[in-house]
Amino acid sequence: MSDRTTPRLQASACPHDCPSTCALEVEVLDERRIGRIRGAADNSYTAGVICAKVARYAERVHHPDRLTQPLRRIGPKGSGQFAPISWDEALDIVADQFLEAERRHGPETVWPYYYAGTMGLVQRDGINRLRHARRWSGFFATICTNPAWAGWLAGAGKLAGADPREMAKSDLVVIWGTNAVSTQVNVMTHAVRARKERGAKIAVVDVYRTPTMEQADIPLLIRPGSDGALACAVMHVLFRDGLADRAYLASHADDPAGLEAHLASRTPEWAAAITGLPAAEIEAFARLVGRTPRSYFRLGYGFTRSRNGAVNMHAASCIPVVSGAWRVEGGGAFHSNSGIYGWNKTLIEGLDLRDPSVRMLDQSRIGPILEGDAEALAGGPPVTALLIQNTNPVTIAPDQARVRRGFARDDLFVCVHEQFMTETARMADIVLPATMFLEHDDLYQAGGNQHILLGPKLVDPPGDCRPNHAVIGELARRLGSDSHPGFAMTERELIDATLRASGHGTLEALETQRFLDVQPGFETAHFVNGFHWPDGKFRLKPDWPKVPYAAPSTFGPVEAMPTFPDHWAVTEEADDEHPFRLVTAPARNFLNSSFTETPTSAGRERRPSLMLHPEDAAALGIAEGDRVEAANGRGAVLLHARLFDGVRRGVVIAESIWPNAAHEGGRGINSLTGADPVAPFGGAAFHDSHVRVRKADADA
Ligand SMILES: Nc1nc2c(c(=O)[nH]1)N[C@H]1C(S)=C(S)[C@@H](COP(=O)(O)OP(=O)(O)OC[C@H]3O[C@@H](n4cnc5c(=O)[nH]c(N)nc54)[C@H](O)[C@@H]3O)O[C@H]1N2
Ligand SMILES: Nc1nc2c(c(=O)[nH]1)N[C@H]1C(S)=C(S)[C@@H](COP(=O)(O)OP(=O)(O)OC[C@H]3O[C@@H](n4cnc5c(=O)[nH]c(N)nc54)[C@H](O)[C@@H]3O)O[C@H]1N2
Ligand code: SF4
Ligand SMILES: [Mo]
Repeated sequence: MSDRTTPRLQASACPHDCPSTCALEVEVLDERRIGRIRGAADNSYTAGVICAKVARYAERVHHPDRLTQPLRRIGPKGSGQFAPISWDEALDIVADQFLEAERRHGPETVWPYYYAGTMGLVQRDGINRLRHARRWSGFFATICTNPAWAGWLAGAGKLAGADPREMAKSDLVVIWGTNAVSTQVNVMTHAVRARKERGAKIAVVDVYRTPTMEQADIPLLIRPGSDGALACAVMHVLFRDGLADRAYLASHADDPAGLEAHLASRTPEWAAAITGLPAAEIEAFARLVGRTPRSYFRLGYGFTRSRNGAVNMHAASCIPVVSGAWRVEGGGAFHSNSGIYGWNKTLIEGLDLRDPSVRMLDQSRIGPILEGDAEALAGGPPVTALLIQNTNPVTIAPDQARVRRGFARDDLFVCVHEQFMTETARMADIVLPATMFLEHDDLYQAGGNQHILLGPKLVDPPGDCRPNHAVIGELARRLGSDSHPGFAMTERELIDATLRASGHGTLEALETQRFLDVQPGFETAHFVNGFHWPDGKFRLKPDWPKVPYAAPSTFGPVEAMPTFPDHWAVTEEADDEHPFRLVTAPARNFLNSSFTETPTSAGRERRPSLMLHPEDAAALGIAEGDRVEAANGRGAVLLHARLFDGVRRGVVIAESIWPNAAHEGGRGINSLTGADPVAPFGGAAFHDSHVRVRKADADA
């Protein structure tokens, strides 16, 4: 029997798509209910701190609007008219529809579409086992990480870097293109520790005065898409003023002389014109970097969501190579540790069934794909059936007008497995109710730190919710494709086998320890004996098409990418018709479109807003709170004006991602963003759109 006054504290891991992957302590009140969630104090990265939205997770897990039973559409698509049916009926319909679609167009007509709504390796990636077993179209995940990862890999060759906890031992922490206070709060824990304990300075590079920049000693407010120019000018000063570490460059980089010559014309004045940052500020920052051996560059995702994002990531990652900051503890750079885990996911993903000749479709181009764009379909059949888990493309994918037209197609069968009636679920033919992380077992790895964590089932789900793993197994059985051993195993068996096959111990050991710290030692993490290339040399001059990225092909204008770090002018620039640049940065109280359903998060974000500079607003006759329209060739969106002097003129910010329906007129912010792929391996340029802005008519 549970005791109401003393809840049991149980260990878990945050499943959300956030680099922090916090180790959690959950108050379990009884078999069905939880209380507060806190950060585990004894996890050296989480260090007892988590974000407010997960601390109040009881609001989400016990939300009255959770889906609790399978539903079948009974009205027109998108009408929201559904009737409850049994699991057996629902799964039979889905299996029949997939078989029928396969008979008509071949297996590639079915597209499993999933993302990181849960980051659990079993529940997120298990869908691939069914995909491989059926030879359905492959899902090339591009929406989030590709420009950033490609840019990092271009130089270092491996997705790993200086221990993120080392920030606390740094004398200058450079937080570049991530709004860590809002999107990965633990970065601040370690950065602020350096300031408190060592008097370290914190520099923040962003395009608006975020809560993170408010905490900075050195705010560097630049124009969107201009990070390459800033990085080049910093390195120009390092070479010019004798602050480059020539010995380190000689032993650890491919072409320092070539870079130095190339940078000769990339002066602070040159960069000032591109970034909007005064040359004196660039000089001062560069000299500080040059004189501070323990400079730690924490490079985020945000600044890579531009058409030149991979180039900008690479450019920023070159700075600590030129300054030699990699040499010392508390120096160097970090973007992601996704390359350190060495998982063997054969059982989870059915990789032994994989046929590389099956086509891969680009996640970000779901709009063009569903509209039948031949190039986006990679020359194959139309997509006529979708199986969707852990993602909400009818809100979050770029070029929403096309996405929504695609989902409205009458010849498209859609099954969505969800926790809530999202805008994607609303477009489905069959909706299946999904468990939340506290209701199923899973295994997690942290991108922004170095832990493997267990998230065990702690409470029973409401109603008839089922985990992803169960749904995939049931469908496999109905489709006659369940011979792979992964289908018959429980989540716990898959976790244990995967840990063992990957050299990370056993489930039993992880259960006792709750999380494993697998941080490589200093020599490895700092690439002391060379970066991850045969010759050990960091690539200042990358061979972009050959960057080691598991992509089906290159994407975007790869041939036009600059040879050395540079300002690559391929962003969607402002013009006479579209004088503003729009950035759609994450909102603090949401996680992508998740938490838009919880009362506290939605209440704190209030309503979809457009932040614009008071002088721009005055020139347009716009006052605080006015209804404004932002528009470009892809669409038009209504929001409310918020005057804000923490942006450069000509830049507007819409913190995201509200549902389309939260906007008057029903068109959300991704109506304005483009789905054209970012070079060299795809991705969506969410923070790189030009728009015109006007006061909306009172009666519009
Ligand atoms: N609260 C909250 N947390 C989240 C999320 C969320 O939606 N809300 N999303 C989660 C996900 S999926 C991810 S991938 C991570 C992403 O987390 P981050 O790495 O923080 O990346 P973004 O959140 O995309 O953008 C962060 C910052 O980049 C800035 N930015 C945009 N363009 C530029 C530019 O050209 N140059 C520079 N220097 N800065 C620019 C934005 O203004 C924003 O402040 O966060 C996760 N955490
Ligand atoms: N304008 C703009 N658009 C963006 C971004 C931006 O910065 N600006 N950021 C982009 C980025 S970085 C990302 S990663 C994407 C993310 O976009 P999404 O992947 O769509 O992320 P969420 O919106 O959080 O949606 C995840 C969904 O998964 C569901 N879910 C969670 N756990 C489970 C589970 O165990 N089983 C099942 N079946 N469902 C589950 C949740 O209920 C939720 O509806 O958005 C992108 N879109
Ligand atoms: S900071 Fe990120 S990982 Fe930590 S609890 Fe919040 S959403 Fe989860
Ligand atoms: Mo993301």
